[in-house]
Amino acid sequence: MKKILKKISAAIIASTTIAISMASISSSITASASTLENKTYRIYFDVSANSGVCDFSCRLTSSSGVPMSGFINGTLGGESRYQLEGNGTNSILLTHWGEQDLTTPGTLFVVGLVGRNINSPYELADLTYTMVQNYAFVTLPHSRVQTSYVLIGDVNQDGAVKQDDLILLQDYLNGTATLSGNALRAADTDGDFGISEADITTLNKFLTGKLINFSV
Ligand SMILES: [Ca+2]
Ligand SMILES: [Ca+2]
Repeated sequence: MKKILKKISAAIIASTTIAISMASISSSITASASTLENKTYRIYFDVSANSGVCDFSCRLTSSSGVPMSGFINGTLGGESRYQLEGNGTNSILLTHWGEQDLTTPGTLFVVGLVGRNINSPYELADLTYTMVQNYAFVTLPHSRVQTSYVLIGDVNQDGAVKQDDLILLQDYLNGTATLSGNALRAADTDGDFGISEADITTLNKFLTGKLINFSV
């Protein structure tokens, strides 16, 4: 019964968020921004093998509004949603509702944030965990969900997105270079959890000013 009530609650959250167009969010925060000063970060929320996590939620807050650029469902099934709170975008509640305690490693969901002239992604918004629990509603340590901040397009992981990142991505796809960890995630410039020619196209658009920021 508890699970049923929880699912109803999740459905209510879903109904309040569905009317918000991601395109409108993205366009509203990127207007008048100049290209290469923008940095798009992706925050991955991951679990390890046998995490036992079923449900998770956290809150991103910023006094000037959370500069969200996109939201991607993860690789582990269940329902992942975001809900804008407080005066539009001052805080965002991110939630994942699972169907069972997770044993396989993977990503619950991913959120994108865009900042201008910043040195660290932590300048964009504060992150607080609000719930980590198993199917039986037992609270679990926050450490069961790990976060990774990735600067999209920074394939060589030097803190900037430049032409040498494009060259490295091309080398990777040609089989003459290897990538792993956050470098591999940074190379996924279109956010589809894979690396392909489409990521080269997207990165090239950013470097040539045809794309103001990455969408996720
Ligand atoms: Ca770089
Ligand atoms: Ca991709």
